[in-house]
Amino acid sequence: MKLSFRWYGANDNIKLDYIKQIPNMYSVVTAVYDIPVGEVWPMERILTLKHQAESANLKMEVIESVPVHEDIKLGYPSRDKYISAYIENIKNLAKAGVKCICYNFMPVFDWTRTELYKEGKDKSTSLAYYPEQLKNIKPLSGEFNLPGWDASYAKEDLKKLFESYSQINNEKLWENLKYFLEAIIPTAKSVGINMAIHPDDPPWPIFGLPRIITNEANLDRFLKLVDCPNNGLTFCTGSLGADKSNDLVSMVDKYVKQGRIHFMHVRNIRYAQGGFEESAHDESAGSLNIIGIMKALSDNGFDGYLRPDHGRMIWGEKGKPGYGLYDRALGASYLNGVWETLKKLK
Ligand code: DNO
Repeated sequence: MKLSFRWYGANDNIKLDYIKQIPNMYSVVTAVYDIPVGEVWPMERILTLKHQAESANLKMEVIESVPVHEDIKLGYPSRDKYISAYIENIKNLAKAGVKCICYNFMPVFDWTRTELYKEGKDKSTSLAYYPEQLKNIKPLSGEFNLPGWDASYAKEDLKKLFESYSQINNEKLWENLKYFLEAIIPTAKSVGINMAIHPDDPPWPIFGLPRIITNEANLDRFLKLVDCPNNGLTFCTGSLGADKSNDLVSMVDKYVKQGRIHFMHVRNIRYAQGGFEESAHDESAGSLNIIGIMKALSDNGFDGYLRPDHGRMIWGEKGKPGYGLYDRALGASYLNGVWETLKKLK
């Protein structure tokens, strides 16, 4: 595995040197955050990020995310213009040495939680999702603001978007995803970029909006839409694991064998109140079979990128919910330990 760590660019108050000091750290996972969705990222902005990473002896081989414009998900005629820009981004990122692009195809909202500062017994705080609380969130009331999201997703006119999506059911969303993939994957292939779709988080419809990247049957369907190794997955254990019927270990085993997992997001969750709370990465801290997942990767010689995912807020750290330094660094070290042990025992 190539260990990596999400870094939010120059505005991130986590220093690159600190990231590099995490044992075995190889690459940052980053993006150009302030260019509106659907536009081409200027080459010099991409190169600035790369040079910053390299000056701390880190690679910049993974981009998370190049966001997909809503018109593409909605299948509007304007999608072709946004797809052309997406293709330019793929080409430019390849020129800068990027190997993997993470993106998602969730209508309107990226990951959704109902609490950002749920206090645990040890007084750490973490992200949580309780279905009962979700019922009380009214996205159109204007009070809805989850600061953990990529800012780029939150800027659009929500009411108009919701109206537009009333015409889009799951099947229509599949069609629009296929159209997008058929347009971009040939370029990704020719420039050596692996596209890695992120599953829907949580993996079920929210606020009446369709969600399709949710379980094994749908991942199988997704991979067949364009059956090419460059059309692959970000396998996010916390997202897929929120649905107890997803057998994560056998899914990882199957998709690594198929060469379709390009990027792993590893984190643990604890099932609670019909939903979940994010826990420390350690297997014993939550409900997921983290060691089994790491073993499936190790047994199959996984050589893609892996990052610790959301951490709790500990030791008084203040920062972007899920994206502090300390608990993600503990998570990385835990995953390193599991990985080294598995290797040694082979
Ligand atoms: C949450 C992240 C997601 C992810 C996007 C990929 O912490 O895993 O926001 O970056 O869904 O496009």
